[in-house]
Amino acid sequence: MAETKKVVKAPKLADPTQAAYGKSAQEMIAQAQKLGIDTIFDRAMNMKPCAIGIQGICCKNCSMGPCRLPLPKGGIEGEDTRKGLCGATANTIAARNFARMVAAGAAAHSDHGRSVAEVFLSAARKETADYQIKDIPKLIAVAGHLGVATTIEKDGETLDRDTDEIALEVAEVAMNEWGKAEGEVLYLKRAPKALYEKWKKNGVLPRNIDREIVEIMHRTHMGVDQDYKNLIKQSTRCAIADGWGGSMLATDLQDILFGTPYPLQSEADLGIMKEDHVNIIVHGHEPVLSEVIVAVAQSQEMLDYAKKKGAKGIQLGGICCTANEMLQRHGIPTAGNFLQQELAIITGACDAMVVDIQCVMQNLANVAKCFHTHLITTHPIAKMEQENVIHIEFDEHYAMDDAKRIVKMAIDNFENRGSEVMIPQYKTTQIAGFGVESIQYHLGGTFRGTYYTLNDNIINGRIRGVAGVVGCNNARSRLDETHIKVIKELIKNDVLVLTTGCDAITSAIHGLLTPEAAQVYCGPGLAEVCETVGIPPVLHLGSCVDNSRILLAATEMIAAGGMGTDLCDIPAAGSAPEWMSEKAISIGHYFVTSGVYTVFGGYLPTSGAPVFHDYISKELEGIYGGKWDVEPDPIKHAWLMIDHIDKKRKELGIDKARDRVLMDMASRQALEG
Ligand code: SF4
Ligand code: MSK
Repeated sequence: MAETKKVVKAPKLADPTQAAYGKSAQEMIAQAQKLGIDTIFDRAMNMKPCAIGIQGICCKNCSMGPCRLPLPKGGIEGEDTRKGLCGATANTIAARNFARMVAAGAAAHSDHGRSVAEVFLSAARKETADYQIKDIPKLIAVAGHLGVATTIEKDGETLDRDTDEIALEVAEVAMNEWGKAEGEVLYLKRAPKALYEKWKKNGVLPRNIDREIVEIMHRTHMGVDQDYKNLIKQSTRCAIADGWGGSMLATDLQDILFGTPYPLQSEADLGIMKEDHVNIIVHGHEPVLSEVIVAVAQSQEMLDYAKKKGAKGIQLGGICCTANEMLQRHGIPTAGNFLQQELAIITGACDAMVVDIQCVMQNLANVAKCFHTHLITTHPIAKMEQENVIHIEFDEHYAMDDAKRIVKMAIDNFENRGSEVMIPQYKTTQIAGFGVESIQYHLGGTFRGTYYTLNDNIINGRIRGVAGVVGCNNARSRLDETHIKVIKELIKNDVLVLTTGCDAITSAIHGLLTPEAAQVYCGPGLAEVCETVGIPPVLHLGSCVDNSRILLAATEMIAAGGMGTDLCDIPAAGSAPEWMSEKAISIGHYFVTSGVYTVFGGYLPTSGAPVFHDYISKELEGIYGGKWDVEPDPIKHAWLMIDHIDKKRKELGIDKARDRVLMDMASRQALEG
């Protein structure tokens, strides 16, 4: 009998122009394929997502499952009788899965915040010379929010308290926020009063950060909480603990330790890497070690050493949110976003990639193996199994020594480059590093340090509204395309965009973070404001934890007047066009339950449980003022946001102003055509 031969199909390769919107990524995907190295773009061609998983209705919370409850073709007629072995309904399963995503996302942001708090405590105790309290005004401001006294009474006089003492108490109070025995998260009182009262009435004030995460894990264990509304209530409490707790503390403590960002100029895209320089890429989220790496890489000692080894200098670049952190405080250029991490190594010119936590693909190790690149993990909770990965564990007490070792390793590795060096020649200019304080300065003016001018421009209609467009890239869609199309549609229609995370990097790569972009892409009202004030139409507000800056900027708008009393009154909307991480779900949920209408691209893992999906995309609005939505098409996505903004303008009674002041029909048609 003839032997049958098994035919092994060659893996499919991605079409570079279909896989990515930007030229540099297209060139590097093609280069990877030429070299026979697979990237996430190729892997996405060969592994399709699970059709049941994406609907959110697969439960594996006990070993009697996984139980899968696919929606019947044509939907459900009559009663939904689907249930798992234990009887869990589709709503329960989807809500449990959603809650666990919130818990994981909140844990990631909040644990990041805790690590920063620990370094802060060491600095305040003066246990390390490598970190100092840098931003005293911010320390004083934060002390106020944490109930730490900044003055003392002596002999009938009010005196300023010693800043070392304040820093120490701030550190101790902040650390306590993760696990205190009673009370509530202190920053909740920073929200507009109406929002705080709404949370209180609905019983969702987080008690401490860790407890809310733990409670989700308990409630979603087999046989505990089996009411989707109650599960979402705890998801809300946990997400608020993230946005108004862990993330906000991370942002504040980083600002005090490393400096509050102020707008600065830099560059973006893989073309920032230099063939004749030692290239070091920092990647991940926690900036504590990278801060020291920046200082070391810019030291004369290391520059001299690099020259001795034949390089013209040292080029630092960033990927993901560590990039945003280094950019907003030091102007370190951005090499790329989440989906470009493998591509940075494939240039053949990356002498070291230093990774900390979150959004780091394990395949980096396989790609690094094909080149001379040192892949260095630095965080005790984030190692890789591959043997070529070097682990240099961060310890704040020896941060300078660790950073010197890493930079020196990269310099020593410069001479080991192979012949396959290809750096795509694309880079753009960007203005980054806006924050609550600098928006106040730019849009509030020197004499009037409030958000008055921003509000005034919304009321008079030059600015139609504000959008927070944030989040990841996703290999299931064409890299960057949805981000850019959504943002261009928004700014074309006079919506000012605030951005963080990989969306900020994408915006930079596509030239949207310059004041000049306003004249090219904006409607006349927004263009006029940007030109007058000298700001880009898309404002870079930092990393993923810095979404807390967007919450606080919105709170400032309420305080400045004319925008209602609660965040849900503002003509504003949120968006994550290409989300992929669990952190995005936590962010989305704290935006929604802070009153923001939030649209996600791609899909939401809720579609398999229509009743539950309706609850979060309709009914939540009646409780918190914000709701979820999902729309993959970028133009429709943007218009859902614009329509919501217009609805809010109408509710505020400022819809007429826009029509009258700004646009006649001809200019409107020209704009929307
Ligand atoms: Fe199935 Fe219930 Fe176990 Fe989930 S908890 S896997 S639905 S039996
Ligand atoms: S890095 S969470 S891919 S934004 Fe914050 Fe980018 Fe998303 Fe990671």
